[in-house]
Amino acid sequence: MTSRRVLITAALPYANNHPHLGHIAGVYLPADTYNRYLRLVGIETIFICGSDDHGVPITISAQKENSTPQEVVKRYRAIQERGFSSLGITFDHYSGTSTCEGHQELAQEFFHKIRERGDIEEKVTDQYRCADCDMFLPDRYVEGVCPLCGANDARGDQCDACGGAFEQDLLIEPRCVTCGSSPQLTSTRHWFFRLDRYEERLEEWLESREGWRDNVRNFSRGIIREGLPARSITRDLEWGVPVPLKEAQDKVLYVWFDAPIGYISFTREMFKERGQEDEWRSWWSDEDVEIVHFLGKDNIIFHAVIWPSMLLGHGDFRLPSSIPANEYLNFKGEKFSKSKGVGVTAEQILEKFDADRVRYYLTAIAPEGKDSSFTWEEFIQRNNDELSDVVGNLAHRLLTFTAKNFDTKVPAGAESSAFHDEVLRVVSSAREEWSRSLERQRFREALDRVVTLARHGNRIFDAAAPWKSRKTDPEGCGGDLAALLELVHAVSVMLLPFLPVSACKMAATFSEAAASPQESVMELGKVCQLQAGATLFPQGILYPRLELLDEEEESAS
Ligand code: B3M
Ligand code: ZN
Repeated sequence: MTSRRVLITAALPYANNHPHLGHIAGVYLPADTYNRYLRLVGIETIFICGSDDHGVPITISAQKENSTPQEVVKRYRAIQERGFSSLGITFDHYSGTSTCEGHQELAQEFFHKIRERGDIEEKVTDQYRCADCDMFLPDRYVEGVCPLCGANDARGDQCDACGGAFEQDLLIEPRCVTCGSSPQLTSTRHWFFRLDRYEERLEEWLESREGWRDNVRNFSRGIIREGLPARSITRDLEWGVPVPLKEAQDKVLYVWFDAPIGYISFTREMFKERGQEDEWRSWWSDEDVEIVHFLGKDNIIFHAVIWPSMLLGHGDFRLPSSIPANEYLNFKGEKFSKSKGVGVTAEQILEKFDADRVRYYLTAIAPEGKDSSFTWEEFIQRNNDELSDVVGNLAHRLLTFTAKNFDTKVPAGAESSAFHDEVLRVVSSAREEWSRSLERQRFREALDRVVTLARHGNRIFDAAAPWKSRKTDPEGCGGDLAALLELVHAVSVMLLPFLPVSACKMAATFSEAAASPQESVMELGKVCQLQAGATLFPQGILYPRLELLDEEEESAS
């Protein structure tokens, strides 16, 4: 077998908010599911994440709270880590760009290496400066009317309303977000990354990518064709990675320059902590490693255009293999937003429902090809109609029947029957499709395959009606039942990447009858896996029906 290793990253959240379901559905849950799937089928992976600690989003939060960036980062990093782990999103390493050992040095190394190639140039530009606050106003520190669409609250570097990006001196009626006064354009020296020098290589690279989502490929190629302007990668700020030049005292690297480097510095930190100091390098430079970045669509340009240019400019590391970017999950027609109070946080929903129920629904409506919407009614309904009535019901019916008639043991007599062959065929084709969907990072489709398999199982059970043949043909009845138990076993194994706790429980039913899930998964549907005569361990009702609670009902209406 050829070796294959996969390095998975999930976009580094700014350390200034509670993770909400929009983030989870679009980035962290699919990344975790992918990681669990690959491990289940025996592929070596590492799964890296951590907080994005620098930049204006953090300093503004600190200012609002009257505290320091360090304090904000520390508090929110803990909140985010807790949020992820309570949903079973399990990273191998969770670090942060302001505390990771060696992060600053690596970011500075990128700057030097790219500069040595002549791809970073120095320019004097006009930036807004607030006299009252006595500071320059990079990025979100200045707001005004968008020069492109006329929206009222465009930021210094981009407009959320039209998605446009522009230099801040084009903002109309600029105002300082801190004190509201009008800032003055003031000249200051900055360093610009000559992205135009990478256009050709980027085009070629994007051209050669197969199986990528259209949103990522088309969007990036569109921007490159328009021509890439040089982007400033330094800021007049105190909080961040210092620009490693004598003439750039009081300046830091733009947060989007240092943040993706975190993927590498966190990998290095993790292996160092494991006592494998040099191991990180092979993950970032060897050909057998696929580097996969999960992110939301607003981060595409940074990961598919600027980050690859940085990697090419540095020269030692490989480009990403794929960049699964998701669209948005909306809440009542609006984008989830903590600051605007729209949506539900991980913490809030977990007060009432198990993590697997949340994981189920968020995968079932994953915003893969287009935006999707979270509603409380649908959350309850999908869980009830699919997990309770199809999956849970199948397991429950079969195991109750086995308990009553076969002493909770796998009945004998399955191997030779045509019925058994037919069930195995159904399982095997579902397993293949499941795997194909997961390999293509189509989680919604993959999950649907499993539910469809369970639905099929219910139908086969109804048609076989073993409760009728039980008296007349006990052996045939046992054989049919054993075949259907194979199907339930397959469902439990195939659900593992999606629903780690409950599927593991379901799989435990077969702990004596089958090999471990890792050993079973490759063979699902190919052979009889269940040992005749082995005891089964039914786990009770796995997915009791859910009910809408008052509050949700209110917010649902
Ligand atoms: N922190 C943006 C965001 O949270 C940014 C991602 C960085 S990934 C290197 O949307
Ligand atoms: Zn001001």
